[in-house]
Formats: sequence, structure tokens, C-alpha cells
Amino acid sequence: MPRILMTGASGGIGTRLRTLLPPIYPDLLLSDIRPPADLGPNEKFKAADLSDMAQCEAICDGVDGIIHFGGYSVEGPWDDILQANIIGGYNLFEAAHRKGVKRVVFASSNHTVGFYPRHHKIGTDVTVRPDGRYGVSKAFGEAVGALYADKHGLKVTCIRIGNCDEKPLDHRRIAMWLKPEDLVQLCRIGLEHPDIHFEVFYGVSLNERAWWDNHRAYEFGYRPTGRSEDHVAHAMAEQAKLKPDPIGDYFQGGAFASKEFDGDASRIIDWNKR
Ligand code: 15L
Repeated sequence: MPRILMTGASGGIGTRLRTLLPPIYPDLLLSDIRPPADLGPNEKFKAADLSDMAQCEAICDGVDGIIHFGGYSVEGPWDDILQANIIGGYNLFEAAHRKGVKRVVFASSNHTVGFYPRHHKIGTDVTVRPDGRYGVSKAFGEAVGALYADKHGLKVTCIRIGNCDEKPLDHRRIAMWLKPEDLVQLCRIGLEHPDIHFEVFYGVSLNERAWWDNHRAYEFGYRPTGRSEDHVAHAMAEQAKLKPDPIGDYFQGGAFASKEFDGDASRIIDWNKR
């Protein structure tokens, strides 16, 4: 029975996966900087600050595979992103290597490519176009994952998660919604598929309006069951409550792209037309 470590256990996605993963991976070790408020008596938890290498090594000890959801999960101040995602992300891969962990599933994000326009369908082979410091930190995490796969033989899967929730939250999320059960499928591919070396998948369900070509995930057996079209009325009702955002509504990253924006949108649009 493999021992699986899940970092970020107290966060939004970690909280959902704490209920979905134990039937598949009964030996599940949870970690976060502080324990989930509702930690159950049968859940195993070890606290760790990922910016501290010794604490990263301690949680990786005796572990076969890691699902790394830990870190800063939205746009934020550089020092917070630096500690949690850049230093923390590097430490996690390095500690996994030192402790002989075989596989890492890294929660990357759609914000690595947030400055692609919404009408532009992209695969996972495009140049990254991060829409903020957070997106840059996720692109960094993917690069560190590639390094540890190529140089040290770790099996690494990066999932560029759209938005993982029970339902798509607005118009943008109709394209990029990820049903939690579909995220579990992607994690299982990363933790179990024999042919993983280094892969990048989009974390997106079976959404007709998706902006992403996710054929690599399908080649590895991904068969999503969530369909955002089933929730369009809910998403559009929520959208109606939001203010128009000309930059955010144009680019895939939404409000992450428009936050602090003082660039030249026409130049980005021209770059994307090359
Ligand atoms: C993300 O990467 C964030 O972690 C999440 O909080 C959402 O904001 C999501 O992207 C999104 O783009 O909706």
C-alpha cells in the first residue's frame, strides 16, 4: 500500500480531496502549515512550513508519492509567493529526491498561461504567459519538476488546474471548471501510470467551451465526467453580479490578468497573433 503525502491539506482543494482520496489511498499523510480545523481522529497529519528544508524532508520520509497542493494559491505579495511557492516548491522537489520519493503530482495553475486570449485554444506546449507573480511561481514549479524528472528520475505530473469547485462559479469558469472527482482521476494518473516521466495536463473537466487542448491527459486515460454545460444557469447568474472587466474578460486569467495591469493590451493581442 503506497504512502501518499498531500500538502496543502487545509486549503480549498486539499479539503475536498481529504474526503475523496482515503478510499483510494488509505495510507494518506496530510500536511499543511497548520492542521485543518476539522481534522478527523483517523486522519494522519504532520505540520510543515515548506520554506524550511528540514521540515520538508521530515514530511517526505517514508513516502512513495506526493500530491503537492501546498503554497500560496492566489495572487499576492512577492515575499509571500517567494517563501511559499518558489522556495517552498524547490524544497519540496529537493526533499522528495533526497528521501527517495518516486512520484510528485504538482498543482500548477491556469495562471501560467493567463495572458492568452480566451478565443485562443492552447495546448500544454505553448510558451508560458503568466498573469501575475503567482502564475510565475507556478511556471517555476513546472520547471523544477522537469529538472527533477530529467536529472533525477522523479516521475512528475503538473496539473494546470482551472477552477476546482462543486460548480463553475461564473462565465470564465464554464470554460475551465474542474469537478473534484476529475482532479482525483488526474492525480491517480500521476501517481500510478507506468509511462509517466514528466507531463503537463490541464485540470479541466469535459467542458464544451474549454480553451485548452488536453489530449495528453486523454492519452494517459483521463475520462472526465464533469460537464460545465450542466451548470450554465448557475454560472451566468453569478456572472451577472460581477462588474465588467475589459482586460480580465478578454484574457484567460480573468481578474488575475487585470489586477495591477498597466500594460498595452493591443501589444499582447498582436503577440498572440504571431
Ligand atoms: C487558481 O490557480 C487559484 O488557486 C484558485 O484560487 C482560482 O482563483 C483559480 O486559479 C481560477 O483561476 O479560478
